[in-house]
Amino acid sequence: MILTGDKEYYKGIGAISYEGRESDNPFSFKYYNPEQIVMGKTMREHFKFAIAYWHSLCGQGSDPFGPGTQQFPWDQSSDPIRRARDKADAAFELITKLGFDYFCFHDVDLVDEAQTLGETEKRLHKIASYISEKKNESGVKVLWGTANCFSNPIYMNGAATNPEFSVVARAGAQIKMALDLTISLEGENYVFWGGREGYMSLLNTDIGKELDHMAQILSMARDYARKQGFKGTFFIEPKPMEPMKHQYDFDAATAIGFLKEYGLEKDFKLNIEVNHATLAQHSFEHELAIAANAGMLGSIDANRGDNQNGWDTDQFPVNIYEITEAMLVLLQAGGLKGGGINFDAKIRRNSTDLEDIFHAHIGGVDTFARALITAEKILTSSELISLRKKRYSSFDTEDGKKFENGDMTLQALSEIAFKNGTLERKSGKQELFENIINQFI
Ligand code: XUL
Ligand code: CO
Repeated sequence: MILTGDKEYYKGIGAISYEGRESDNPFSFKYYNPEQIVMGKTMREHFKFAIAYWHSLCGQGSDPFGPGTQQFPWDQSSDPIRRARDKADAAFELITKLGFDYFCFHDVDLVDEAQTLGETEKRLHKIASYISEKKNESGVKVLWGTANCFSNPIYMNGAATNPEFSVVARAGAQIKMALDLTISLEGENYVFWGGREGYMSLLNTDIGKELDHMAQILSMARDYARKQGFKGTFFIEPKPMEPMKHQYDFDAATAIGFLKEYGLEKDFKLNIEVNHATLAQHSFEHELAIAANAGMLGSIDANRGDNQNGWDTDQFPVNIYEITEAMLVLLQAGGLKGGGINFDAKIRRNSTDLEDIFHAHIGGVDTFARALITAEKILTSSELISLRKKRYSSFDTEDGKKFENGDMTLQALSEIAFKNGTLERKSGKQELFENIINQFI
């Protein structure tokens, strides 16, 4: 069901549906067939695709060298509430035309921040009731909400980790409002991305205090939201740098260690973003695997970086090989814990037609769908898993088992090595493994 407001923004575009790979219609899915079953679940259930309100409805394409190139027709009114409603109309039109079930937002994506916290809270109430109606009418849901505690210049020295208590209190107030907002919109999860939680110079920074303060805010936020009846999961979204030189949630392993150190691992999981993995010098699938191994693979921010530069380009995903490797991890992990696939991605600055956002999402969705289908085939009809298992089969034997179970001393381990004498080499067969992916794409 397509939901438009008083005005249709994306004129000439109807509901995007599955037409298969033979279709030449650019406004159709070639691989994403929402009701198709893959490994026992529909694609719709596997993915829970979401649009990112900030990129698709707010970001006008500015960069450090020039202003935005978009002139969104929903961003014209001088009245902030009118503007926010027009934007919500456009958002729901986009979501329902794409056939998505979800969106994700920051507090200030929905309506511009006002001069005071009190005035901002009033605006948020107004827009929340408008969006609630649109949610009810369309059946569209909130995958997660979050607070933008990084754009306002007051957060230049950090939000939860600011050295000044009054700024920490302000961040707390903003997070409380964003939690209230997310709960009122029946958000399924809540995200923390610590864009300003880090530092530029160690000389003026007390790392110990800042980490303690960050954990303190997370605990307070969890306690508050639970008290309000929020049953969803909290996600930390790791990123190593940008805007700060050193960010505390560097990568999945760092965030898991942090959550465990502060006793937050029961309520928090991870939201893994492709381009953040790249910036941490990891692959996307590495970050997914580390999160999954800890039982903390919560959600995904889908995009891609650029191999030739080192910043967060947030491009829409197109790389089937990369996403197939990711889907192998996802399927073996048994899916995401509570989250979905949020397109935290933006069209390029020179993509200025309103329809371009459709091409971008269709491409991203089909990349994930094709990769999921490929990953299923690899898992069910290839040798990949058995070959990998075979590499570790020496731990299925008596001594290997004993070692794994912790029933062996270093002395006993050493005696086995002495008895074995010269060892044969065993190939890792990486190229053979790599070819299996290509064979099934
Ligand atoms: C920034 C980023 C954010 C978070 C939400 O790199 O990914 O948009 O996803 O604050
Ligand atoms: Co993100």
